[in-house]
Amino acid sequence: MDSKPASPSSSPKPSSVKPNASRLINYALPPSDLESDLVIVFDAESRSVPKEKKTAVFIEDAFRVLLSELVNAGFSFKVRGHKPGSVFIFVKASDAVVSFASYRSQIKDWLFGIRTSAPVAPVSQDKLDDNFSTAERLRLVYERLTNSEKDHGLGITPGQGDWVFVKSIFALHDPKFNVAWIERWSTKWILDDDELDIIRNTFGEKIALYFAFLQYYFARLLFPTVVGLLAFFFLPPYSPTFAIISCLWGCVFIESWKRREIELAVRWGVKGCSNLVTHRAAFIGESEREDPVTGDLVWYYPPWKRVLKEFTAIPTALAAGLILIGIQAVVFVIEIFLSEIYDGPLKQYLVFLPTALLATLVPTLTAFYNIIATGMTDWENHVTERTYDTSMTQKMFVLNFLTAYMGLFLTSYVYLPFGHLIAPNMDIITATMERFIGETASAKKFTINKFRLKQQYIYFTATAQLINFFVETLLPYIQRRAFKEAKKLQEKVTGTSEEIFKDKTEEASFLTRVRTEADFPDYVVGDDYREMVVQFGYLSLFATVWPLAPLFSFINNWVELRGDAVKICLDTKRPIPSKAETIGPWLDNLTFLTWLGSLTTSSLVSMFRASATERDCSYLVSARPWVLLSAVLLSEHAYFVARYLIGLVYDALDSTVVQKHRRLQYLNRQQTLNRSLTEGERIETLEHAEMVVTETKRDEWHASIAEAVATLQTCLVKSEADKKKD
Ligand SMILES: [Ca+2]
Repeated sequence: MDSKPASPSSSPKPSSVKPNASRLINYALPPSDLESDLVIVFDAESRSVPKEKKTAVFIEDAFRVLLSELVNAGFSFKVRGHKPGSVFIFVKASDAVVSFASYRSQIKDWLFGIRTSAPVAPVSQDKLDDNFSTAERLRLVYERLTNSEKDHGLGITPGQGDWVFVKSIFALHDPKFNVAWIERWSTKWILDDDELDIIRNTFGEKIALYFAFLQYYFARLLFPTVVGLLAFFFLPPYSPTFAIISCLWGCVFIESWKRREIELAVRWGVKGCSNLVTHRAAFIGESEREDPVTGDLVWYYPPWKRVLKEFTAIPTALAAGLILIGIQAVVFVIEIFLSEIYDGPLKQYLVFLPTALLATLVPTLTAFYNIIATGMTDWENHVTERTYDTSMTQKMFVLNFLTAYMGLFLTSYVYLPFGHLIAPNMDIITATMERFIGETASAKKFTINKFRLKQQYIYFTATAQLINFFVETLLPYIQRRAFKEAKKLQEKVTGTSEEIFKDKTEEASFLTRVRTEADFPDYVVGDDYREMVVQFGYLSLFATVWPLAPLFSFINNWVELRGDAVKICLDTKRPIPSKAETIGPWLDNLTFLTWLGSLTTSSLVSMFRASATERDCSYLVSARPWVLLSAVLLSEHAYFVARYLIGLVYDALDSTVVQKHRRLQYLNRQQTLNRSLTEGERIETLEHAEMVVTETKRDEWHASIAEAVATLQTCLVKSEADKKKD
């Protein structure tokens, strides 16, 4: 697989043999004129600008400022219509700009100890090395546009400050790559490191790390799957043996992933990149202070204020959590009532009521909480993207956790142990029911459904995963198709045409693709991590309930790997590459789940083991409280000892990859130290060369601004005309 930057002109024309996947993917390639690195959407209709300010002159000025900034930074551009009031700016960086940015980034990496080899000055400024990856190019260009001036960027931040009209900056998919990717993965059983390298070279380390994690998790699930199958056939239910093995597996998995993560970071040359700080454009400092490290004047925000603000998140999360628990508890009672007590009219329809309630109330609450959490995290005023992401992830995890596991907790620790307490009070319930519903209502004799936990668990680990796959991967595609058809139908009926702009024939199909991709949502890798962490939680918290759960997760994840690839290709914008060396906060969440698993597993085993094996058992919960308590305490302590020992073993086995990394680091420092003087001279020459290259083209580009403004004007006229029509 080539890792060269996308050079669509050399790729096969659409008319050549098309693979199957290309039926799903719009294959239109850009004409050489519109080849670009990134697309900026300039939207004059921007809602964040007050109406009275949105005069044609004001908009045009903002547009000119943007284009001049681009030109002065050495970018070339082409402008085409998007929709009334909005244009696309196709931005392309010259190879000189990219190679210089790359050299600067290499020096920075080297200074921060991320690179093991000394920075290599490009041989020629006009042409990039053939090994230069698409992801690297995209990342550098994106950073050049969006980084703050301090981080050597233009500071273009969509929707903020001077850039209110910039709606988004996005990268276009490479259809040739996407088709090949889907084709390859749908025929391959096992994805090796080369596959991960290909993803890394196209989408960057952050996305590649997710696929690496999912692949690793999938492969490691084989062990509990086999043990689970054996336990299902040969061990009694709630077997302590299976419980212990599955808890230990969780710890080993996390420790070995930490190792794997480091190896991948070394392989991809990003080890230590978390130390590279990119400042958030939205950060607002309170006062200017001298940085104790660099000595520069920097904007400063007192950390204690941030910590105080972060503390206020606790009562908020608690409140949201309590509301969620309340919803779940009420729905739970309704469900028990309808399925196990109520026997009146409309029963066959009413049983769906609890599911319907949960399906509407929980997402509403989550969406509402998401808005509050985002607001609070913004308010915390984080300096870097990384701390911002971590803070946001942890806030959302509280609610995800409760949504996912609350139902199972209620069954395990409320319904099953205490259900028998309501049985004697049944007469009152029946009487009340008859008073409200009438004589036709008749209550069944209430008995505790002792299979309830298992039924619920099977639903979550088997049925729900299937539904999720449909909702995540197929539904957005089907929705979009349906929407498109409906639009076509509407156009037929009303007689208006979708064609707003008269595109040049050679550009038409490509521009249609760009317009579609511009409407795609961003790919959020956190959503995919969350899905997997929640699944891991089902296994580590409740695996003892049903030993076949790992098998279903194993199968699901084989499909998930491919499904997520398809999702990126079909349903989302192309992710902008960025560096990552760890799965970060998710690792903490996984560890938390294994700890909690040691508590739930031991308590479930001691509570339900006897009643599950003996057929007639009047009490479902067989363990006495002190037995239960000591089992839980013992298990928790055993968990910490086991984790410590496993960590010790992994530390003792020094990885060869990491050793090699240290060796290379040492050698290269030595070499570069000797060369450092001459290197300094080369940097200066290079900087000069960059200036010369961009200077010659700048005049040419200034001329094209006029043409671009004309395109914008037609768009504005169109949008005015549209408004008048309305
Ligand atoms: Ca997924």
